[in-house]
Amino acid sequence: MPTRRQVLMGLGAGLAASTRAYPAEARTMTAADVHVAGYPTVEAVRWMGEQLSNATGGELRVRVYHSGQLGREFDTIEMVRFGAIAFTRVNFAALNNAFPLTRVAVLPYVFDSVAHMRRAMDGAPGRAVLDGFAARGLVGLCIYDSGVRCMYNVRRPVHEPADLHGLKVRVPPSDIFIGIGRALGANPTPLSFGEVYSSLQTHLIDGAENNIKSFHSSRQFEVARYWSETQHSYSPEALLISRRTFDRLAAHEQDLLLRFAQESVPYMRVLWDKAEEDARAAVLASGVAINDVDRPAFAAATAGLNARWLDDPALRRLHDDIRGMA
Ligand code: GTR
Repeated sequence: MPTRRQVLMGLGAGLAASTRAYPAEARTMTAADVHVAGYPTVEAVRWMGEQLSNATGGELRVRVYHSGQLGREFDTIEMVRFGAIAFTRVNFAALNNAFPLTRVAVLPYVFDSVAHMRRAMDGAPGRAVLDGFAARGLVGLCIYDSGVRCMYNVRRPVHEPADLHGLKVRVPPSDIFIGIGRALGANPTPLSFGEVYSSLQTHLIDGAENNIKSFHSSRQFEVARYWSETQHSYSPEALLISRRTFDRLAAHEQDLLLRFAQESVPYMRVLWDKAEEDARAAVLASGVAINDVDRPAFAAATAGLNARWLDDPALRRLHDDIRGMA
């Protein structure tokens, strides 16, 4: 396992390694991500690909198409299911409607902290979610951090849910996130990630919600100048491979892939912790106003929504397991 220093130093070295010659029989697998190059999820999947290439003498490679070059998260999930591309890295929010077990981890205030989220996603609850992807042509490889999502907007600081009244807030296309927006009294507008910046600029929406790294790397902070620490969802990220691609790999290649995907999680977390810290500093330095909120009021406003989604016994069990690890 690389140390924190090796991870942070290794980003440059990875670029050099990827230009070396490969054997003619090399198989290149395509991976999609909506984030820009340098974003921790993009770099973690690249790192996984490098390990795979090194371990197979360059026979098996991964090429990451970042910045949404291959389309919206919804589209890439379908492409992976049908084997048009090998991997996609998407947020749980994009999986909520089709994969019920991804719902619990995005519900408001289910996790108490990053440490709690990591414990649960590294443990049996995370395993159960990953196993759930098998039902629809996918293999769940690993779960990455996504920080904690907060509300931000172009108009005013939000201290309590009433401050969101009348604001058009972009949410990911997930029934749960639409429900969160409604429960908080906002006017939720589902849009894909790539549309958010221009929608803020043209006033199609007044705000959105995300983690601070995405707020910064997507440059939305240039337009939305009020960030409010609602911390309403830890909605993690999933790395998925097509069942078709996976089944075509030799058994030893499958083992290597599963192993390097697992090892890319701590690698990603080192990058993530630094990325979050840097993003917060940059956003503050640019003059964005960051304020704390009455979090119990946000939790109270969304409690009914959680109760409705947890009506399903399987989701209730997963929820109770996660809460048991708080
Ligand atoms: C980010 C996540 C992306 C995307 C985005 C969104 O936090 O990393 O995969 O889902 O949120 O809100 O669409």
